[in-house]
Amino acid sequence: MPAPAIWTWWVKTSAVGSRADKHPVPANVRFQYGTAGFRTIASVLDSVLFRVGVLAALRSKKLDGKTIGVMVTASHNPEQDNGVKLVDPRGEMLDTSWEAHATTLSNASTTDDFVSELAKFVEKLQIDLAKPARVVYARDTRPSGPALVASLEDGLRALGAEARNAGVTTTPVLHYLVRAINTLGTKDSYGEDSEEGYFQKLSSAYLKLVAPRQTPPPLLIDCANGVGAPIATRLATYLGDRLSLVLENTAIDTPGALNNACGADFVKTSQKLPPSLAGRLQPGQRGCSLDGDADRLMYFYIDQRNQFHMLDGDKIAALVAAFIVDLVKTSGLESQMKVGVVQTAYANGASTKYLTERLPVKCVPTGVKHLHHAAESYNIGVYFEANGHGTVLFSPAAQETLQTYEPSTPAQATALEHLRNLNQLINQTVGDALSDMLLVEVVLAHKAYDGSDWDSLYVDLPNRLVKVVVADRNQFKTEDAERQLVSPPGLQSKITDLARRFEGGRSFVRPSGTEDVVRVYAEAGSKPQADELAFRVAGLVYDFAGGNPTSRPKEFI
Ligand code: 16G
Ligand code: MG
Repeated sequence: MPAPAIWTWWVKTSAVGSRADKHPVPANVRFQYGTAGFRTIASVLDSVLFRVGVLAALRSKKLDGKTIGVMVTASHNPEQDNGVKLVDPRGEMLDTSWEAHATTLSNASTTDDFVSELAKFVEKLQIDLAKPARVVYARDTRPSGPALVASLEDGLRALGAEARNAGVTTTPVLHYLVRAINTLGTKDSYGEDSEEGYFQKLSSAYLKLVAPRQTPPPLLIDCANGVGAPIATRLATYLGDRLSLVLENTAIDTPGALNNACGADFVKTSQKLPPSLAGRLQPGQRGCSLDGDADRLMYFYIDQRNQFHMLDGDKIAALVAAFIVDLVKTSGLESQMKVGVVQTAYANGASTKYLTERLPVKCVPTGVKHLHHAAESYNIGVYFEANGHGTVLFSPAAQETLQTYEPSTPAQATALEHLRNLNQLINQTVGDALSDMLLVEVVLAHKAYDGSDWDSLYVDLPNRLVKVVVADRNQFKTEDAERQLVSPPGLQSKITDLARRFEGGRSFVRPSGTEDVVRVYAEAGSKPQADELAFRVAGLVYDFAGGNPTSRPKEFI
């Protein structure tokens, strides 16, 4: 269907067409707005950033001039990658219905195609171009960031958007800013719309929560040589001597250092201490790793025998959910506040068992937007992915109750005050490694736990994650929150049969949303068994995906 002439005319006569010419689409690349936005090798992203600038401005116009966020980051990916994602006015991920629009616009191969797609899009969504557009944007520390931000700015300029540059900061700070800007001066005000406002909000809640507690020993933070380093440095000044932070892996200007053998993803996937921390983390001391944009958190410690122990997103969920449930009970709010937990299929079976014995637990597909959405159905919804991304959401009704509830005993009053402060401490827009870290520190201080007390809440089932490279990962389709494969036909029953033969065996297969691979997860009663189950399922995946038996990887027994 040809685009309506009026829109084509508008787009052409505005600056869009001529500016788009300066950002040609590379040949033979197909872009996709996936779970975490666009993410790929930075050198092909120029046109995508320009078009995302245009799209962000249109999203703002569509939402009556509300401020939209744009974050330029590739999170835990290697340094040569970059990416971009949009943030909706409440600081949450872009509405999923716009993901497909983002993909279509990014793949229009010429300026004419782009202009024509844009015209169709504006018409279809009835976007009033006379409305104002407001966008706030930031980037992480990647060397490719400044050039990509310049392309983004060109897209914003093309639509005459009012743009605010939040500089180099973490993904969660950008999400915070979006919500703060859009709620400024309203009864839902989220805080001052600045980095200072963010630090003030978090640190003052933290200081109140730990006021009567002992100051813990220093906490070591692996900053993944990323943007968490400068932001944690500033946070430390607000915490003073109530929490001393020892920052490691802060080399943001060293080429190739970002996420390299360090950071939350390294810790989770290798289940090891980053080699750079050997000798830096003392036995018994608490340590944690951020990822490259500081929205994931992994805790760990080494014991007196120098054994490494990882405390992942599941352990964080267990610690935090149990603490909140206790506070809700003690405050006398149990009948009014339903607390629940959301996990994915990657949650360790032992964590699910521990949590299910204490409160309602839901399982949803991988990706923050699914968890976030499901957590909104509780009054207090705790969600964490095993990889360390997560937060706690207080529903509007719960926030109202916290404000108006009249406690009848001093114990109830104290618990209520703690819940109010947690509501301030937790960045509820998205998982935030630094906010989550303060949350964990609060619970540890209240419980007088060290790493090993926390670790002993439950014992992880041995597990293994393996990736399989296949010709076409799109042939893998799942249901039941990714726990069952429906395609390729016949594969699921083979996986189920195999898993049954292992004590405590559980395995599932899903296509990755961020890499061109299929992921296999397996759990079993012992580590060798978990490894064997994972590799045998990987072998099945390889065969069903049309792999050549002679080139089957040898570990896929
Ligand atoms: C992205 C998701 C994360 C998910 C991961 C899975 C967001 C902001 N991030 O990093 O939630 O766990 O992808 O990756 O949604 P995979 O699909 O490659 O396994
Ligand atoms: Mg991240």
